[in-house]
Amino acid sequence: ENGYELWLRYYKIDDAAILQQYRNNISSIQFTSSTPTLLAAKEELLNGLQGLLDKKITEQNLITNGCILVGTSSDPVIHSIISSNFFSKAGKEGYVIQTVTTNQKKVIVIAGNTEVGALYGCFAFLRLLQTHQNIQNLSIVSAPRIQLRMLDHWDNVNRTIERGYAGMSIWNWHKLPDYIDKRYKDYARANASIGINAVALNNVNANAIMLTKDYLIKVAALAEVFRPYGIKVYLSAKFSAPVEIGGLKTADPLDAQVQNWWKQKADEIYTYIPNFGGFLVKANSEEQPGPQTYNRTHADGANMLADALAPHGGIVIWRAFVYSNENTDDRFKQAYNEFKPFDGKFRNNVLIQVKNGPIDFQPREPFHPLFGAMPHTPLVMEFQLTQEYLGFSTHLVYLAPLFKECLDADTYEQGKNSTVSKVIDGSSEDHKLTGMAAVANIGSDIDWTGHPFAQANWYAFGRLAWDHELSAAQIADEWIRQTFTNIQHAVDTIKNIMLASREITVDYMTPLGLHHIMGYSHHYGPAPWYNAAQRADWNPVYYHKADSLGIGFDRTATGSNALAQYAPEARKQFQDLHTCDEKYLLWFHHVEWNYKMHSGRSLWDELCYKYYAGADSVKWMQQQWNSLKGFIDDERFEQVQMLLTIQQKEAVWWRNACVLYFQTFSRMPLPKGFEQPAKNLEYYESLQFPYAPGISGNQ
Ligand code: BDP
Repeated sequence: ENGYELWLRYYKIDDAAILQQYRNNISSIQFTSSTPTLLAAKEELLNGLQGLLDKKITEQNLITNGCILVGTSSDPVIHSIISSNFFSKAGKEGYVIQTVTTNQKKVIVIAGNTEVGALYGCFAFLRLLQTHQNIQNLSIVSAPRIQLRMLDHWDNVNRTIERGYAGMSIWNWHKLPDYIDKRYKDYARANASIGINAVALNNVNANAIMLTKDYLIKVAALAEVFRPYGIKVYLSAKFSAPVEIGGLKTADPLDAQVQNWWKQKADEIYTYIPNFGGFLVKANSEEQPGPQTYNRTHADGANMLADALAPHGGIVIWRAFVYSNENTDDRFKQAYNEFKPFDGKFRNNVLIQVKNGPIDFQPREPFHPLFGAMPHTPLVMEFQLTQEYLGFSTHLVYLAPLFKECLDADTYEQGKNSTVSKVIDGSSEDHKLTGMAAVANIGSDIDWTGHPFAQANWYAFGRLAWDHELSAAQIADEWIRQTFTNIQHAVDTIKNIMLASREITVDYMTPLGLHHIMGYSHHYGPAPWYNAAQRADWNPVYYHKADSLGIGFDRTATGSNALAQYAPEARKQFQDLHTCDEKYLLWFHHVEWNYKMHSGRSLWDELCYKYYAGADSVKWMQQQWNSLKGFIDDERFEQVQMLLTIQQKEAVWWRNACVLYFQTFSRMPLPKGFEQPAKNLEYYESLQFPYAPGISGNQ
């Protein structure tokens, strides 16, 4: 077991009673047609069933007992045995799985209004078997709550990956388009199995070369592999491409030649890739060119691209991750300040993609104040699967609780219960286009993600993009059963580790609302003392603001007043030092070292308590994991064991470095009974992380 199969493992069911039930209920399959998508579904279903049931499944044209009938609602037989009510609930991409008796034959129907819906249904059915559900009387209808369920790869043309920790890019540009790596199809299968239907192939710090004919042909070859699986390809577009590859003197979006260049480029792209999705754009952020380079606005830039794509049904996903060099205002506030004024000014094929939090994918962030602040513009959620700030692919951190915390947060846009998820799924603002994206954590490593548990984050993202009402625990449960085992005790143990892991990481890295105190640039390991970056807001000291009085960033009215960007009721959750959830305390308040926390401890003691509890809890994770020996395969057991050893050492490194550093401000002793760090602060400051992968250009 090397992890290559991800959660699509179809080994013989090891529970005799369940196996018997499945064998009794399933004997053959029948597909209503053989289009590419239904052929892909058939291949998956046959492989899956034959593996899981360890029995030959035949293909038939007759409806017999134990037949699985797969197709779309337009098929007359399916139409006649499944109520149209179910199909209206399934919508465009959803599926219906029903046990029906027709002509005295008991059959299972898996169907959608579209073929992709039927494909999703087959994956969902296999999931039922992999997780040992009772299938004797099925009545399931499921439809995605969000339309665009997207992975953003930050992959470079030279196959390095910005912030990638699982090897090189899986896109082999050199061998494409003629050589189609088996991985491309397995990647598509994995995505389709959880409903992901869009991928942006290249880094948002884009290379214009991707838009040249040579590369478009390669992109087209990937798009072909993905098409049967319902996945559309998008490209990150470099705003200055008209200059770089088009020979123009400007990329000014109001220049007629530039507009024309993009129109022609869009036309050309669609000749190669008829189902091309559109462009993802990072503009005027971190040195990237954009409309502001020509004194134009984000709306001018996005709308120009949108006009070029519109005739083909393409869309523009314009990122709101902007903060400028010149602007010295709290970085927290900059995206809101730049985008809010343009609410309602974008074409209807433009979506604005907003990171979950206002700074940058921290272990914990409050929700981004743009959610709920742009009612006339569809906003796409951007999460990050690759663990840039969460220990790369060495730390076990299950991210579903982080995603849920953001999705469940209340923006109070239209009164109580105006959650971020309702903004994203379009229900509160009535948007037609909706989307959720995540920065991929996928690379050429044999297990795809570099850490066996990082696969769970890819999985959880897809499941939540399909249905954000699922809980982190439900998703973990499914994933563990598919990926490791169905033995209840082992499932529970693994689930406990996963569900606790994010909070444990917050505790040993950035407790109580600390943020961005990682190593400069590579973001690995602690460096709260760092203060030498060329921009103030790249320095940890900018974020924690520790001094002799206290610690934390005052974002109330006495400070940067970033809180004013939230709706009044949402603001209330954070603005009073005494009632602010302590998880977010230092995000919004500069708090005295002696301040009495809810626990009764001083802030200083509480900070120490959290750091020590975090590091100790990694030991607990190790003990829990060690108890699983023999319950899962040795290969993955040992891998995770080694990775947890690294995580444990590094949690102690984080704890010691941060506690010693902050102590130089608090000048208070460690609480009684706490083990003194093994080395002094100078030692931790001198530690250089030997090699940090992941930033383009440093390879
Ligand atoms: C930050 C990364 C940087 C990305 C940037 C982005 O450090 O490498 O280019 O986000 O999202 O998290 O554009």
